[in-house]
Amino acid sequence: MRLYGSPNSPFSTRVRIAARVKGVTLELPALPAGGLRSDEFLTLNPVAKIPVLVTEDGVRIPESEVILRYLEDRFPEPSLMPREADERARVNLAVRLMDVYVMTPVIRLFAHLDPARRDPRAVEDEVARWTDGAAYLAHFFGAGLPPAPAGLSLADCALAPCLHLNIRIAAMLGLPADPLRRHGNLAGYYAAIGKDPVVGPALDELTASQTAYDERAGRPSVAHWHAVAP
Ligand SMILES: N[C@@H](CCC(=O)N[C@@H](CS)C(=O)NCC(=O)O)C(=O)O
Repeated sequence: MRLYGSPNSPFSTRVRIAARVKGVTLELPALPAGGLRSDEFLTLNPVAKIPVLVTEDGVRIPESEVILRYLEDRFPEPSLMPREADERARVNLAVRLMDVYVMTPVIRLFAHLDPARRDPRAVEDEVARWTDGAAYLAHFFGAGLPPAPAGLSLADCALAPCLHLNIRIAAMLGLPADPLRRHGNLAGYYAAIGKDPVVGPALDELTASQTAYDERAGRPSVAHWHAVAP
Protein backbone atom coordinates (compact mmCIF):
# COMPACT_ATOMS: atom_id res chain seq x y z
CA MET A 1 0.00 0.00 0.00
CA ARG A 2 1.07 3.55 -0.66
CA LEU A 3 0.68 6.43 1.79
CA TYR A 4 0.68 9.84 0.19
CA GLY A 5 1.74 12.12 3.00
CA SER A 6 4.54 14.24 4.32
CA PRO A 7 7.09 13.56 7.04
CA ASN A 8 6.22 16.95 8.59
CA SER A 9 2.49 16.23 8.80
CA PRO A 10 1.08 15.09 12.17
CA PHE A 11 -1.84 13.45 10.34
CA SER A 12 0.57 11.37 8.25
CA THR A 13 2.69 10.57 11.30
CA ARG A 14 -0.27 9.05 13.16
CA VAL A 15 -0.79 6.61 10.27
CA ARG A 16 2.90 5.71 10.16
CA ILE A 17 2.87 5.03 13.91
CA ALA A 18 -0.12 2.68 13.56
CA ALA A 19 1.47 0.89 10.59
CA ARG A 20 4.70 0.36 12.54
CA VAL A 21 2.83 -1.05 15.53
CA LYS A 22 1.04 -3.47 13.23
CA GLY A 23 4.15 -4.37 11.24
CA VAL A 24 2.59 -3.10 8.01
CA THR A 25 5.01 -1.70 5.45
CA LEU A 26 3.76 1.36 3.61
CA GLU A 27 5.38 2.78 0.50
CA LEU A 28 5.80 6.53 0.88
CA PRO A 29 5.69 7.95 -2.67
CA ALA A 30 6.66 11.56 -3.39
CA LEU A 31 3.74 13.94 -3.74
CA PRO A 32 3.03 15.14 -7.30
CA ALA A 33 5.37 17.96 -8.36
CA GLY A 34 2.34 20.23 -8.80
CA GLY A 35 1.41 19.81 -5.14
CA LEU A 36 -1.92 19.06 -3.48
CA ARG A 37 -3.90 21.22 -5.94
CA SER A 38 -2.52 19.45 -9.01
CA ASP A 39 -4.91 17.39 -11.13
CA GLU A 40 -2.79 14.35 -10.31
CA PHE A 41 -3.33 14.75 -6.56
CA LEU A 42 -6.95 15.91 -6.83
CA THR A 43 -7.84 12.63 -8.52
CA LEU A 44 -6.49 10.92 -5.38
CA ASN A 45 -8.28 13.26 -2.99
CA PRO A 46 -10.42 16.18 -4.15
CA VAL A 47 -10.22 17.57 -0.60
CA ALA A 48 -6.55 18.38 -1.46
CA LYS A 49 -5.26 17.14 1.87
CA ILE A 50 -2.79 14.52 2.99
CA PRO A 51 -2.63 11.75 4.05
CA VAL A 52 -4.23 9.47 1.46
CA LEU A 53 -3.78 5.70 1.58
CA VAL A 54 -3.97 3.84 -1.74
CA THR A 55 -4.51 0.12 -1.31
CA GLU A 56 -3.07 -2.63 -3.51
CA ASP A 57 -6.43 -2.63 -5.33
CA GLY A 58 -6.24 1.10 -5.96
CA VAL A 59 -8.86 2.07 -3.37
CA ARG A 60 -8.16 5.63 -2.19
CA ILE A 61 -8.74 6.35 1.47
CA PRO A 62 -8.28 9.93 2.71
CA GLU A 63 -8.75 11.27 6.27
CA SER A 64 -6.27 9.98 8.79
CA GLU A 65 -8.84 8.71 11.29
CA VAL A 66 -10.51 6.64 8.56
CA ILE A 67 -7.10 5.31 7.48
CA LEU A 68 -6.32 4.30 11.08
CA ARG A 69 -9.61 2.41 11.28
CA TYR A 70 -8.98 0.75 7.93
CA LEU A 71 -5.59 -0.51 9.18
CA GLU A 72 -7.27 -1.73 12.36
CA ASP A 73 -10.01 -3.55 10.38
CA ARG A 74 -7.63 -5.07 7.91
CA PHE A 75 -4.82 -5.94 10.32
CA PRO A 76 -6.67 -6.57 13.60
CA GLU A 77 -3.65 -7.97 15.43
CA PRO A 78 -2.15 -6.45 17.43
CA SER A 79 -5.22 -4.40 18.15
CA LEU A 80 -5.05 -0.66 18.72
CA MET A 81 -8.51 -0.73 20.31
CA PRO A 82 -9.50 -1.83 23.82
CA ARG A 83 -11.93 -4.74 23.88
CA GLU A 84 -14.77 -3.25 25.97
CA ALA A 85 -17.36 -1.05 24.26
CA ASP A 86 -17.21 1.75 26.83
CA GLU A 87 -13.41 1.80 26.65
CA ARG A 88 -13.54 1.90 22.86
CA ALA A 89 -15.90 4.85 23.10
CA ARG A 90 -13.37 6.74 25.23
CA VAL A 91 -10.63 6.13 22.66
CA ASN A 92 -12.93 7.20 19.82
CA LEU A 93 -14.02 10.28 21.73
CA ALA A 94 -10.45 11.42 22.41
CA VAL A 95 -9.60 11.24 18.70
CA ARG A 96 -12.82 13.02 17.74
CA LEU A 97 -12.34 15.82 20.29
CA MET A 98 -8.75 16.35 19.19
CA ASP A 99 -9.59 16.49 15.49
CA VAL A 100 -12.80 18.51 15.61
CA TYR A 101 -12.33 20.88 18.54
CA VAL A 102 -8.53 21.25 18.76
CA MET A 103 -7.00 20.67 15.34
CA THR A 104 -9.65 22.63 13.41
CA PRO A 105 -8.78 25.96 15.06
CA VAL A 106 -5.06 25.07 15.11
CA ILE A 107 -5.09 24.51 11.33
CA ARG A 108 -6.98 27.78 10.79
CA LEU A 109 -4.20 29.53 12.73
CA PHE A 110 -1.61 28.48 10.11
CA ALA A 111 -2.65 31.54 8.08
CA HIS A 112 -1.57 33.75 10.99
CA LEU A 113 1.81 32.27 11.88
CA ASP A 114 3.68 34.96 9.95
CA PRO A 115 3.53 38.04 12.21
CA ALA A 116 3.40 40.25 9.11
CA ARG A 117 0.16 38.57 7.95
CA ARG A 118 -1.42 38.06 11.36
CA ASP A 119 -4.96 39.23 12.13
CA PRO A 120 -5.00 39.58 15.94
CA ARG A 121 -8.81 39.39 16.11
CA ALA A 122 -8.89 36.11 14.16
CA VAL A 123 -6.06 34.73 16.29
CA GLU A 124 -7.97 35.60 19.44
CA ASP A 125 -11.10 33.83 18.18
CA GLU A 126 -9.29 30.68 17.07
CA VAL A 127 -7.17 30.51 20.24
CA ALA A 128 -10.41 30.73 22.26
CA ARG A 129 -11.83 27.76 20.28
CA TRP A 130 -8.54 25.87 20.67
CA THR A 131 -8.55 26.55 24.42
CA ASP A 132 -12.14 25.31 24.72
CA GLY A 133 -11.32 22.21 22.65
CA ALA A 134 -8.33 21.44 24.86
CA ALA A 135 -10.56 21.68 27.94
CA TYR A 136 -13.08 19.24 26.42
CA LEU A 137 -10.28 16.79 25.65
CA ALA A 138 -8.69 17.16 29.10
CA HIS A 139 -12.08 16.57 30.73
CA PHE A 140 -12.75 13.28 28.95
CA PHE A 141 -9.10 12.22 29.02
CA GLY A 142 -9.32 12.14 32.81
CA ALA A 143 -6.58 10.16 34.49
CA GLY A 144 -5.68 8.48 31.19
CA LEU A 145 -7.16 6.54 28.31
CA PRO A 146 -7.73 2.79 28.45
CA PRO A 147 -4.88 0.67 27.07
CA ALA A 148 -5.20 -1.51 23.97
CA PRO A 149 -3.72 -4.98 23.37
CA ALA A 150 -1.04 -3.52 21.05
CA GLY A 151 0.32 -1.45 23.94
CA LEU A 152 -0.50 1.73 22.05
CA SER A 153 -4.10 2.65 21.26
CA LEU A 154 -5.53 4.32 18.21
CA ALA A 155 -5.82 7.46 20.37
CA ASP A 156 -2.09 7.32 21.18
CA CYS A 157 -1.28 7.16 17.45
CA ALA A 158 -3.55 10.14 16.78
CA LEU A 159 -2.97 12.37 19.80
CA ALA A 160 0.80 12.34 20.23
CA PRO A 161 1.69 14.02 16.88
CA CYS A 162 -1.06 16.61 17.45
CA LEU A 163 0.31 17.46 20.89
CA HIS A 164 3.72 17.85 19.23
CA LEU A 165 2.30 20.31 16.67
CA ASN A 166 0.39 22.26 19.31
CA ILE A 167 3.65 23.08 21.14
CA ARG A 168 5.12 24.60 18.00
CA ILE A 169 2.02 26.61 17.06
CA ALA A 170 1.55 27.99 20.58
CA ALA A 171 5.19 29.12 20.67
CA MET A 172 5.07 30.65 17.17
CA LEU A 173 2.03 32.71 18.19
CA GLY A 174 3.72 33.74 21.45
CA LEU A 175 0.91 32.36 23.60
CA PRO A 176 1.54 32.42 27.35
CA ALA A 177 0.57 28.73 27.59
CA ASP A 178 0.10 25.77 25.27
CA PRO A 179 -3.69 25.24 25.48
CA LEU A 180 -3.26 21.46 25.67
CA ARG A 181 -0.31 21.14 28.02
CA ARG A 182 -1.70 23.68 30.47
CA HIS A 183 -3.82 20.71 31.56
CA GLY A 184 -1.69 18.60 33.87
CA ASN A 185 -3.16 15.30 32.66
CA LEU A 186 -2.34 16.10 28.99
CA ALA A 187 1.12 17.47 29.85
CA GLY A 188 1.92 14.31 31.81
CA TYR A 189 0.56 12.14 29.01
CA TYR A 190 2.70 13.91 26.38
CA ALA A 191 5.85 13.52 28.49
CA ALA A 192 5.14 9.80 28.95
CA ILE A 193 4.04 8.92 25.42
CA GLY A 194 7.20 10.55 24.01
CA LYS A 195 9.18 7.76 25.69
CA ASP A 196 7.29 5.02 23.85
CA PRO A 197 9.69 3.12 21.54
CA VAL A 198 7.45 3.66 18.50
CA VAL A 199 6.00 7.10 19.24
CA GLY A 200 9.27 8.70 20.45
CA PRO A 201 11.23 8.09 17.21
CA ALA A 202 8.16 9.12 15.14
CA LEU A 203 8.00 12.45 16.99
CA ASP A 204 11.77 12.87 16.50
CA GLU A 205 11.25 12.32 12.75
CA LEU A 206 8.51 14.96 12.82
CA THR A 207 10.86 17.40 14.56
CA ALA A 208 13.67 16.70 12.08
CA SER A 209 11.42 17.15 9.08
CA GLN A 210 9.80 20.32 10.42
CA THR A 211 13.25 21.71 11.26
CA ALA A 212 14.38 21.17 7.66
CA TYR A 213 11.14 22.77 6.43
CA ASP A 214 11.58 25.80 8.69
CA GLU A 215 15.22 26.20 7.67
CA ARG A 216 14.24 26.17 3.99
CA ALA A 217 11.62 28.81 4.78
CA GLY A 218 14.29 30.86 6.58
CA ARG A 219 12.56 30.88 9.95
CA PRO A 220 13.51 29.56 13.39
CA SER A 221 13.35 25.78 13.59
CA VAL A 222 10.79 23.65 15.36
CA ALA A 223 13.56 22.78 17.84
CA HIS A 224 13.73 26.50 18.65
CA TRP A 225 9.95 26.66 19.13
CA HIS A 226 10.02 23.61 21.38
CA ALA A 227 12.83 25.21 23.41
CA VAL A 228 10.90 28.47 23.92
CA ALA A 229 7.51 26.75 24.26
CA PRO A 230 5.25 27.99 27.06
N1 LIG B 1 -8.91 15.83 8.65
C1 LIG B 1 -7.74 15.55 7.85
C2 LIG B 1 -6.75 16.71 8.02
C3 LIG B 1 -5.56 16.54 7.12
C4 LIG B 1 -4.75 17.83 7.00
O1 LIG B 1 -5.14 18.92 7.44
N2 LIG B 1 -3.58 17.68 6.38
C5 LIG B 1 -2.74 18.81 6.12
C6 LIG B 1 -1.28 18.45 6.32
S1 LIG B 1 -0.90 18.16 8.03
C7 LIG B 1 -2.90 19.22 4.66
O2 LIG B 1 -3.03 18.39 3.81
N3 LIG B 1 -2.86 20.53 4.41
C8 LIG B 1 -2.88 21.05 3.10
C9 LIG B 1 -3.85 22.13 2.91
O3 LIG B 1 -4.71 22.32 3.79
O4 LIG B 1 -3.76 22.80 1.89
C10 LIG B 1 -7.12 14.22 8.27
O5 LIG B 1 -7.32 13.79 9.41
O6 LIG B 1 -6.47 13.58 7.43
